[in-house]
Amino acid sequence: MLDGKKSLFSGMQSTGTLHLGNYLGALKNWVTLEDEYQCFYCVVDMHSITVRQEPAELRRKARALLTLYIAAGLDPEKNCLYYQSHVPAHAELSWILNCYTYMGELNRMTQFKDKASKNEENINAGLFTYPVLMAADILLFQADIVPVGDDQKQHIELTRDVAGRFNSIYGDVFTIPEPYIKKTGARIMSLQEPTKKMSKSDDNANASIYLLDDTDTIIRKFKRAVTDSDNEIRHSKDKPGISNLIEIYGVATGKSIEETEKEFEGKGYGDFKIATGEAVASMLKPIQDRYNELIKDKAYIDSIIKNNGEKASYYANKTLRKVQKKVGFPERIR
Ligand code: AQP
Repeated sequence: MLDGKKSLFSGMQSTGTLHLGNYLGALKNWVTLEDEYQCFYCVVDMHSITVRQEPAELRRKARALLTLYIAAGLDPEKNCLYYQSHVPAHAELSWILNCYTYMGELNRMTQFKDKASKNEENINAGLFTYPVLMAADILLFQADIVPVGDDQKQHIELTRDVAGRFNSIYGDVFTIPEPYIKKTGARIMSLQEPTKKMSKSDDNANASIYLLDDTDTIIRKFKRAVTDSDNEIRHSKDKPGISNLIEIYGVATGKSIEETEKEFEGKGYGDFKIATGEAVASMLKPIQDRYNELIKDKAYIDSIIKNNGEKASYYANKTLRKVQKKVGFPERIR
């Protein structure tokens, strides 16, 4: 809760081009929340360096990501869109929370295990304490909800535990956040390995639909999507490939699983894959057009980065000062 209004925080890493999972699992839902909540959406560039990045590319991707937030429909007058690295309070609160988080808790995080296994040459401390920085991100803004995909549930549980621990020592300092995860689109799977989630860091470009892919590319990737061999369009645990496509088609068209199964009864996978590709391409087209306009408007994007960074700092510092006082840091002399 901030200034008497419920608040929320979420963010994305500027590590690659956003894919359909990022959009359907998170960004698409964000756009519906701006009237009910005070919204903070961050480009989490500090999280991004837990894996090695090329500096110029990271800067370019951060700007592209913030622009994509707006292109996808987030109004920068109503939603605070900013860079994490422009608000030092994230790092400062993260340090304090490190001292209230147990190694055992961090050892259980499945994202750490997964990313560590993919980056064996660089299992750095930042990768390990990533969930603590994420807890700081959320708690700085006294977020009531955190709209994310299903894969982030465990990190939000940890945030709740750390916030609860802190509150039990020092009184009601932090709002305890709830995950906000929609049923549909919460876990979009890879088009090539449908038992794995669609992921920015997947080396196989055919496994993911990127938000800026053109129509032909999108349809081609769907045509190549891995499915089973029985050719029946039915949602079922033992048919992960086709079930994933049914879910994607459903979110892109607003149709339920049953409606989709009925619509394609007696039709083959080929027709269904093309229909899914077309539905996704027309869902993404307006976002792409808006993005291509906005990215050219340097002055406009710069003004959002500056103004929203200042607004985020204002709220973040309010929480940080309270926390610093609670833990016993000396008062600042003015
Ligand atoms: N496949 C997915 N289905 C639904 N939601 C997803 N999210 C990510 N993948 C899927 C959600 O997107 C938001 C931003 O995620 P992030 O930038 O923090 O990246 P991530 O969760 O680490 O996932 P990525 O995009 O696949 O990156 P890599 O490859 O680096 O792990 C989050 O709300 C997330 O839940």
